[in-house]
Amino acid sequence: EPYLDTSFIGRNIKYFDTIDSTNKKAKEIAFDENEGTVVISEEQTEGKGRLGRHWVSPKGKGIWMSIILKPKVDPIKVSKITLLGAAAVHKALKNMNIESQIKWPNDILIDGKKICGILTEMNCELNMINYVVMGIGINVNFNQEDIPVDLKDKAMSIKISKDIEINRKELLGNIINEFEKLYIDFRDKKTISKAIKVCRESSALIGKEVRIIKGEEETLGKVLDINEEGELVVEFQDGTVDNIYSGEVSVRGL
Ligand code: BT5
Repeated sequence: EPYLDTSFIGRNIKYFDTIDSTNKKAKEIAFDENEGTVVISEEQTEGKGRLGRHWVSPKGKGIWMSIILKPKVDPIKVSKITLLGAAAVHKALKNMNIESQIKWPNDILIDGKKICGILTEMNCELNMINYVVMGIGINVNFNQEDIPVDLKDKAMSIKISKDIEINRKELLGNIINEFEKLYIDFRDKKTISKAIKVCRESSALIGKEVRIIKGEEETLGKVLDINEEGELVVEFQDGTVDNIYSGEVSVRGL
């Protein structure tokens, strides 16, 4: 692992050639493994998005990985880990001279289309976290034909956009290095302000008119900012301003 420069994240890697879902595997082994254990697979046959959606994960073309974390923080703060992940992916790409945008809370875009999604899941009882699994999926070396027809307008890969083959190990090492720094601030110093700064500066949403979708409910508004808590600050059409917690909302362009 020549690209790793961490104290605990990625020091134990469980590598698979094929697997149903790295998040699922990470949840199965989380009780028995140390914080920082990474599950990674060349391919996922049942990759998962939020709300049970499917995540396309072809063999050898992406980074499909999950990190096991055991932060001693209030479970309500766990959704912030997704923002740390997004900031880490953005910074890692930037280190490799690739510009991207963060679409709060869990997507990374290139050319306005999704190249990365993050799925954070938690197991807790009595307000104590047993473990958190943060899964990151990145479309690295997809060719056009690796993108299913129904995703052509919304999915992109680094290779298709930049016309270069990316060294997946280098990108992976970079992401884990960047993530560990942000995670230690969150876990030990209880601050996410560095990650928020990155999410703000590279935001695909700030200043845009959006639809906020929460279950069956859909409201229109304009995104003003991402606040220090990592919430989306939205001005609704009636002029009221509210902070939106990432929970289970989807944000779409008009
Ligand atoms: C996400 O969900 O964006 C979270 C994706 C997390 C995937 C990682 S891979 C490693 C780990 N193990 C897992 O099983 N999962 C995690 P969501 O915001 O719900 O977006 C899902 C939607 O994105 C789908 O309904 C499709 O429309 C679209 N989609 C599916 N596969 C895609 C891909 N490879 N690239 C871009 N968009 C995709």
